[in-house]
Amino acid sequence: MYNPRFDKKTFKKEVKNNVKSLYRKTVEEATPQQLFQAVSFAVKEAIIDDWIATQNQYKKDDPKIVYYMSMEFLMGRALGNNLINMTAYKEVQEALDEMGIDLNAIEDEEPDAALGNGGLGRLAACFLDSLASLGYAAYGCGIRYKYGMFKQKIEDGYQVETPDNWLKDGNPFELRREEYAKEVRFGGNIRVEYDVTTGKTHFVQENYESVMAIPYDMPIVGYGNHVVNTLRIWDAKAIVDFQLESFDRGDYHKAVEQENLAKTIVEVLYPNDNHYAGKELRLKQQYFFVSASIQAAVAKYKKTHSDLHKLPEKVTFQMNDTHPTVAVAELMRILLDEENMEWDEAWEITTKTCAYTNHTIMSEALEKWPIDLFSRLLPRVYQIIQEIDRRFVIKIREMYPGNEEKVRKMAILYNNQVRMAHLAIVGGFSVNGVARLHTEILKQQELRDFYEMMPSKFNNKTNGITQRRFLKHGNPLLADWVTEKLGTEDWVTNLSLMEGLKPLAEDTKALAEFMDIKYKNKERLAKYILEHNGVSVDPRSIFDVQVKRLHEYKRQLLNILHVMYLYNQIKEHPEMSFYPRTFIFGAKASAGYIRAKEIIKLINSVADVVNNDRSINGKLKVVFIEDYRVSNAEIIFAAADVSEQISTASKEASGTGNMKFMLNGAPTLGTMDGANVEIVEEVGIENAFIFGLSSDEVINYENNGGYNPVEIYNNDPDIHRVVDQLIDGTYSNGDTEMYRDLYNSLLKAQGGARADMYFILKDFRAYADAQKRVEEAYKDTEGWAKKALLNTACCGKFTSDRTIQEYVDDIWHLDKVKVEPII
Ligand code: 26Q
Repeated sequence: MYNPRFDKKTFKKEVKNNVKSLYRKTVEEATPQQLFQAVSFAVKEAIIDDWIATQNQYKKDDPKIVYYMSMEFLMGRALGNNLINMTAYKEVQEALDEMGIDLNAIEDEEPDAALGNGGLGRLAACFLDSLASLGYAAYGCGIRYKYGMFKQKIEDGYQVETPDNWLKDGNPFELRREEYAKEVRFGGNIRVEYDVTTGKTHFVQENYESVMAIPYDMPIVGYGNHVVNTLRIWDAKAIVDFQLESFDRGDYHKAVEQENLAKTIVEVLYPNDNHYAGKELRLKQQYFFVSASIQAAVAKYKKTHSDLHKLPEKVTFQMNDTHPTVAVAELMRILLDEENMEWDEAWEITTKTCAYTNHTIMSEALEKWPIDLFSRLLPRVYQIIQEIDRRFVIKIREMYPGNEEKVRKMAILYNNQVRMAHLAIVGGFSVNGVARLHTEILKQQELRDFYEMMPSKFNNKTNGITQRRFLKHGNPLLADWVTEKLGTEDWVTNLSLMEGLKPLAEDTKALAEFMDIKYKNKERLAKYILEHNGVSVDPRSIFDVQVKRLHEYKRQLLNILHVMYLYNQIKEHPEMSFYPRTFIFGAKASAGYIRAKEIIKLINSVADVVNNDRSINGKLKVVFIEDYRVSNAEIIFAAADVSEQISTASKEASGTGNMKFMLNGAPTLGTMDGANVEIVEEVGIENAFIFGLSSDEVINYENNGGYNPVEIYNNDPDIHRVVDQLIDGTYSNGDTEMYRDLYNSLLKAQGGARADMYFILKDFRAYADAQKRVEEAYKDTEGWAKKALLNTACCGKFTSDRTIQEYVDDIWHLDKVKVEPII
C-alpha cells in the first residue's frame, strides 16, 4: 500500500514541523516524550484521511453497524500498532533513523491505554482490530477513565498500587467530539402523566441529577485496507447551564453535587477481574456509558432512517458480559418514552438488537444488584425491568405449569436482586460462550434452564487474538521469518496460512533458525528483566512463563509450590541432572484481594531465597515481572518456551494468553480447560503437556462436597514438606504466620469455603509429572524445536479475525465495506 504521507521526506518534514509548532524546539532539543507526540501527530494526520474516507463510505453504503459495548478496552499502545496497520512501520522507522531517532525508544514513551483488567478487556481490543481489518462497520463504546488499570510496584515483595495517570501528557490520537454530547439522568422519581386527548400514559423523571457525556473518539486502524473505525469512550462533565441556574436559585448544593457526580463517574476503572463488587458507583458507570452510547446510536440511525422498527437490520448492540446489560432496559426506555412506542413493538425491536457474551461461570463474578440501590439510581429503567420480568415469569409459568422452582431459578428479579445475566439472556437474541468447553458448561450446568427454554439463542464463539499486535509488532524477527518461509505476508490477514510452515518441522535448518529467533527474543526479555527488575537471567535456561491476572482459580499457587518442590529436590540431590529453568511470573492482584496479594508476596519470597542460593548453581531462577501489561506482554510472549495455562478445569472460560504463547511458538503446559482444549486439538496432544483433573471430574467433586486434601498431604511426603514450608519460616525469615492463610486455604475448610477449593494438591503430582515431561522434551533440542514450531504453524484458528467472522456470520450479519483512499 502506497501512502505519500509516509514518504520519508514528507514524513520527516512533518515531524520537524510538529516539534516546532508544539514545543518551539528543534528535533535535537526535543525530549523523547515530545518526539513521541510529534511523531504521533504526524501519523494521526495520515490516519485522519482514511478515517474521513471510511466514514464517507459508510454514509454511502449504509452498512449494518455493530456497537461493541464494553466497560473495558485494554488497548495497550497505539503508535506502533497504527504504523503496522497503516503498513508504514518500516518506512517510518527508516525515516526516523535518518533523523537520529530510534522508533522503539519513541514507542516506549507512550503510556499503555489500560482501560481494562485482563482477558475481557483485551478481547475487546483484539475484536476492534479484527473488525476494522476485515472491513466491517463497528464502534467500540466505553468509558474514558481518567485512571486506568493501576500501575504495580513491588516493594519488599508486596504489590503496591499507584494511579495510572495515562492522560497526563495528552493523548495524541484521540479526538474530542463535544457536538455529540448526551445527557444522562440518575435518580429522582417518576411522575405518571395521563394524556386525556391521546389516551397515552407518559413517564416523567423529576428531581434527578444529570451529567453530560462527552465522547472522545480514538481511531481503530484496519490492516492495509484504509478502514478506520472508532472507539468512542465517554468523559463526563457537569451541565453548566443547569449549574448556573441552580446557583441562581440558591441551589448551590445541587450544583456542586453534579460537579462531583461528573468527576467521580469516570474517575477510575474498577480493578476487579472476574469478581463482582456491588458498588453504586460501578452501576453509575455502567448506565452512564450505556445510556450515552444508545442515545447516540439511535440518533445516528434516525438521521438517515425513518422507521425505527427496522433498527435491528442496521444495528446490533453486543454486550461484553453483563456489565452493559442495562442496555436492554435503556433501549426499551428510549423506544417507549421518547419514541412513544407500544410495549410489544419496543420489545420486538430490543430483543432483535441486543446480544450477550458470557465470559465466566464463576458464581462470584455474577452481577446481582440489590433492588433498593438499583431502583433508587435508575427508577424508570427499574420499572421497565419489572415489566420485562413480569412478562417473562408469565412465560415460564406457561411453559412449566405448576413448577415454581423454575420461576425462582429463572426470574430476573429475585431475592431483592436484579440478576443481570437473566436480563441479558431474556432481552437479547443471542447468548454466546467464549470457548467450546465453556459454552457446553453454560448449556449443561449454569444456564441449563435457559438453554432448555430457548436453545436456539445459545452459540459458541471461541476467542481469538490479533496476530498484528502479537506477532507482527511484538515479534518482528519471527514475523519476518514466517513471511520469508511462506513467501508471502498474507498471514497478517489470513492466519490459516501458517499451516504452510508445518513441513518445516522436518527441516533441520529451519528448526535451528526458529530456535535462534527464540533465543534472540529471550535475550531481549533478559535485558528487559535486568533493566526493570534488576534480576539477571540466563537466556539458555528454559523460560517457563505464567502471565495473567492473579486469581486463585488460575493457580499461580500451584506453580510456585512446584518451584518450592523443585528447589527441595535440587538441594537434596545436588548430583541429579536438572535443566536450568527460569520461572517467570507477571500478575496484578485486585487491590482488595488479600489472598491474591499473599501469593504475590510468596512468589517474591521464593524468588529471594532461590535466586540468592549460590549452592544451586543458577539452576533455578524465579522472576516476578513488575507491572505486567499489554506493552511488556508483547516482549514476554515472544520469549517464552513454556506457556503455563494451569487453571482448575472448568474455571477459565477461554483464556487468550494461551493463544498468544502458541502463536509465538511456546507449547502449552496446561489443564483441559477453556480454549486449551481446542489448542490441543489443533496442535496435537504430543505437542503440548496436558495434566490434571478434567472439568467433569472437578464439577463432580464440587457437586459432592469437594475432596479431602488432608489425605494427600498425609500420604505424599514431597507435598507435605512443601505445604509445611509455608509455615515453617523457610520463605519468611522464620515468620510462621506470614503464609498461614495460604496454608490453611489448602488444608482447612473455612467460612463456607471448602479446603483447597481449586484442587491444587489434588493436581500437584500430575503437574509435577507434566513438568518433568517438559524438561525431558526440552533436552531433546530438535524435538523441542519441532513442538515449538508446530505450535506456531497450527495457531491459525486462534486469530480474532476468525472469531469476528463467526460473529458476523452467525450473530451480526454485517456488510463488508471497501474504502477508497482519499489520496
Ligand atoms: C463486575 C462487577 C463489578 C466490578 C467488576 C466486574 C468484573 C470486571 C471484569 C467482572 C469480570 C471482569 C473480567 C472478566 C474476564 O476478564 N473474563 C475473562 O474473559 C476472557 C475473554 O473472554 C476469557 O478468555 C477468560 O477466560 C475470562 O476469565
